[in-house]
Amino acid sequence: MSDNEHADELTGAQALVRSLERVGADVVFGIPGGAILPAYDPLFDSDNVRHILVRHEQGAGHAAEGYAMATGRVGVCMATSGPGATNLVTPIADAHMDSVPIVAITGQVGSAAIGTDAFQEADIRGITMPITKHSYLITKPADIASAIASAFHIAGTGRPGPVLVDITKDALQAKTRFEWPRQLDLPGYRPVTRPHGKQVREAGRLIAESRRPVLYVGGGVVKARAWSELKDLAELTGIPVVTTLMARGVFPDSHPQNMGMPGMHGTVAAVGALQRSDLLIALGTRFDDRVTGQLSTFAPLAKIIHADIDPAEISKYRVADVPIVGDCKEVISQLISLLKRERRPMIDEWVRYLQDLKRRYPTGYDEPADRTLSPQYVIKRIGEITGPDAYYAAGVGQHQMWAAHFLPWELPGRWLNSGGLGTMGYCVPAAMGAKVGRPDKMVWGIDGDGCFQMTNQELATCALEGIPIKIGVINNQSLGMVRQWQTLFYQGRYSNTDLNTHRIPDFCKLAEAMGGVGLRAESPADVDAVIEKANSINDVPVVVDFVVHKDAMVWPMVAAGTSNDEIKVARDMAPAWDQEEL
Ligand SMILES: Cc1ncc(C[n+]2csc(CCOP(=O)(O)OP(=O)(O)O)c2C)c(N)n1
Repeated sequence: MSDNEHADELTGAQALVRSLERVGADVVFGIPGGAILPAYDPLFDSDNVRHILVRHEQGAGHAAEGYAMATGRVGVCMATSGPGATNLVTPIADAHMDSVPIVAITGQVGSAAIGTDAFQEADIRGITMPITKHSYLITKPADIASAIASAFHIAGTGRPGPVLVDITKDALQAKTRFEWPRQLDLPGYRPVTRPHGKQVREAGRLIAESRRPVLYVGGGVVKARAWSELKDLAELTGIPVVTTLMARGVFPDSHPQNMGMPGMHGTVAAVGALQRSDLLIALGTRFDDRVTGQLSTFAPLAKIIHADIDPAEISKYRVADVPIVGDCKEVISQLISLLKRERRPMIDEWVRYLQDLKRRYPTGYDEPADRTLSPQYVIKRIGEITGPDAYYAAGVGQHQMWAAHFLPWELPGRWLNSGGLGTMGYCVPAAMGAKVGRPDKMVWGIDGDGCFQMTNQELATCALEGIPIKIGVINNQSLGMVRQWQTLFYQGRYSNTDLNTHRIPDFCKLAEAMGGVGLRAESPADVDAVIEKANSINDVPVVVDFVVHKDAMVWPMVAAGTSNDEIKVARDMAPAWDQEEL
């Protein structure tokens, strides 16, 4: 910091932009408006911070998430007060549920007007209090620099998450001296990253004694960037691995120890592994209800080692026999050093049992009898042609689950999806943010025709800002996942799930109207050519309308609220567990 910087008189808005430069924020996704307008003026002059003008603030928030997921850095979004800020609520909630580090900066009405129902006033701090990791309402220009420094630190450390910085218009306009904090004033915020040695030793003892252990791996391992440690631990011990929806790719699917994804739409091998385990080594995962199914019957014989950086997650649903608070990279490294000295668990019989289960119940699908296009085939081909090094985003619904199963999950950190909140509309803006963060990589969005209609306006942003993403719309002409539940649980009464998307809108024309290229595939013979064509376009966004048949269902499935033991591999078809016993 230069000495002059202390002496400089600048506006709060200039202090904000200078602070963003200081924390190394290189991209802000946002839309201006009255209260935040003072900040947009100095932003115009910044050489270091690129502002990307989105078409809806929800897009700004998900783009910040996509950027954060693809780069491991903190994503930034910006909006004005009132409706601008409330449009950020969904992505903030999304980031909170999936532990994504973002900083949301909002303008607020003048400090004297707060609480008066002033034009475009919304108590965004109050509204987002339960869905942020932390938040600030800044009314004095002198507080802006320290709030931004703290916000980035809080968002990106410990369990990552969204931080809101709401700044009043008068604080942005008034003059101040720029004082970058020498140290952050965050009493009580000291995330524990180094695990307690005694707990790790206790975990090591349980692992050595176990006969049916499973590494139950969640998104925390991705956030901790602990994939090489995970591979070492898995290979050292031979313990089978399951990777949750948020953790797909953190351990290669092609690895013989990978049993796949557990949960409501998990593989039989992964669900069976958890249910029959005698020891779950839960790493950076939170026993989500979509994984456990009916909690009282979840993994009934298993002891639990639960490692998480957030102590609030431990024993939240299932009491941990060995709780470990710490960063997964540290925890796994310490477990490795310990287990190198211990005897290996005797698990040959268990491994044989699970390998057999995996062989007999592979994730597959039936091609439609009428030779129309199957959604699973489309997704599989996108992955096979594009390869595992691309980034893949998804919307929410059937296509998300097929993407989780059928894309080539060989590399970590390549998967962006809305796991906790299940936010339709996540895909297009998240893919946009990922491409901004990783311009060198191919980015595909696998979207549903319902989800796509929620946020596709960001294609215009992509076209104008040079962000050439590819979106494959898995067009089954319906809100497919809801329709699947209606098929299974509402006697096929399809109340309000038919989107008629075969006709309206025309996704190819829509893509062209947005400044992109629109392609269509309606039969298996078209598929490879359109994917290859999409992959060859590198200047504008591409939308491929894959018109697929509407009756495909996601299998396996554990019906909501039932036990994982009730998993069905197809309608009315369950594994014969009594013949499957060890
Ligand atoms: C914002 C939002 N509204 C509603 C839902 C409930 N919902 C979950 S999946 C789904 C259907 C999604 O349809 P589509 O995008 O066509 O994907 P598909 O399931 O057909 O692959 C709906 C309505 C949701 N998850 N998010």
